[in-house]
Amino acid sequence: MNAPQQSTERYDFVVVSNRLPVDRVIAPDGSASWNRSPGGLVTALEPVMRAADGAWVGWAGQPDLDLEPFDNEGIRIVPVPLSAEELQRYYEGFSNDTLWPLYHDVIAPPSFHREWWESYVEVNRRFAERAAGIAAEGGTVWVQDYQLQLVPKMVRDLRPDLTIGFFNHIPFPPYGIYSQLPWRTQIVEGLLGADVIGFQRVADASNFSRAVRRLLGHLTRNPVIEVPEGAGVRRVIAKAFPISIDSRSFEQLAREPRIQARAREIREGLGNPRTVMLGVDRLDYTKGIGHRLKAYHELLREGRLNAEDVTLVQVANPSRERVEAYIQLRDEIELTVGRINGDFSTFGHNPVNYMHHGYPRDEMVALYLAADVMLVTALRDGMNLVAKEYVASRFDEDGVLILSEFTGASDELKRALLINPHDIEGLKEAMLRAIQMSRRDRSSRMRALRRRVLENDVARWSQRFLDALADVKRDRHGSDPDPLGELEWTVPRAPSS
Ligand code: GDG
Repeated sequence: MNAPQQSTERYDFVVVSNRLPVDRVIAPDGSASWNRSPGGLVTALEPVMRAADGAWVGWAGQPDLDLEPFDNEGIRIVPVPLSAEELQRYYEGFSNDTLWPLYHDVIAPPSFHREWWESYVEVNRRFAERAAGIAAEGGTVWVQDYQLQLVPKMVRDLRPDLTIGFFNHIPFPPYGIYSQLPWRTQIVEGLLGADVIGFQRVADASNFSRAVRRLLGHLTRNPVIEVPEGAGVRRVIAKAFPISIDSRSFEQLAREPRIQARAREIREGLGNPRTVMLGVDRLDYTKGIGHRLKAYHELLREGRLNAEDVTLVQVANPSRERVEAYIQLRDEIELTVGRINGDFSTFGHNPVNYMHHGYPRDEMVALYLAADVMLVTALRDGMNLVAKEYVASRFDEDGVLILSEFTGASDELKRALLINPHDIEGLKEAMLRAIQMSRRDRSSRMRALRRRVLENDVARWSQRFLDALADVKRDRHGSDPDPLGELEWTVPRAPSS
């Protein structure tokens, strides 16, 4: 299973992520087919993939499945197999129960287990070997996220001719927290195998540079880190590339009459309350769902909100359901929801509508349109795309976004009502302010937010990252022509409507 792929296929542009951008669907007759998952990353990279002869390396989502590479809608898909034990150690263990809590400011205690780490190393090597085995001479490899932090160095060791990028979708913690990790040096060395290391926020990039100085003593001159190599140094760029969404596609969907009709139907279904508040999150302890419920419950108890006038819709998408901390979180949230509804429900009206399941994108956009107030109260979040999706959907320039200052999105969305979710009184004040805000104030804020989100969309994000990689490649090749010309790197943007 670990042997490098002996293949004659070669691709100029290789994306590596834990999950492939396709889901395996089994029909009732037992036949298998593949559905493209609708994430922003795929949307952003698809044109580049097509233009640059691209392949995507990742896990297909089911254990013990060893599949041959195949084509899916113009993208070469290269599956990496994972055993059930690796899934438990590398993914649920080291990725989701060690790195995830550690990188999110230890909101939950991280678990450190040596066998999880060993599995992480082994699986990262398998991904690296697959990528190195299919990249064309002088090609580009772009590695995604915290599950694969050792891959950049592993790929570089195998294929020094490649240009390597890495993007971290979650925060990079301050050194005082990061230094708890028993394998802190190996991870930093793994990342430094890349030419460009992208983070969501400026603060994440500085935290990383500081870890490099403290652990390895390399010189750093923002955004450059000088990594000694042979007799000289290799220059690594570590800086912020805040991710975004396919903003126009959200706006276009929201403008469709059927989606607007559905938004009205949702409000009617909720009993046409004066105010609909909305939370949409993976059910994760980083998202501050408990904090928002607490603030809401107190407002109802204190009589500052009338339960008949308001409904909170909370979509809590099931997530990591086999990890203990998530099992506990679900119990806590559902207990709190039960208490609020027990205290304040009347026949025909519940102050909280709680859904522990996901919805199709159309329904999400209808919900965004139906919501007067959007609650994003994360305790720590790399970016938070939900905040941007809400803004992109509100072509009517209405609705109020309450946004935690501990999200990457708050660096850009300054005209949201910014809150500290730990400050329950402050959160309550923000909820009341949002509910009472004048239409004029709502529109002026939403207009400003929309300008940011429509301008800085996911196409621009990938373009900026790929430009940074192209610069590295150009420096390395001196005056040699770049094998991937600038034209080919241009990410087309959706036309304005
Ligand atoms: C990580 C980082 C960073 C959720 N429920 C449904 C649904 N969703 C979609 C949302 C949004 C996405 O899932 C969640 O993205 P977030 O950014 O909010 O959070 P994470 O999943 O934690 O993502 C985060 C992100 O990576 C990207 O770099 O921003 O900080 O933690 O797009 O809409 N979509 C549908 N139905 C649902 O029920 N269709």
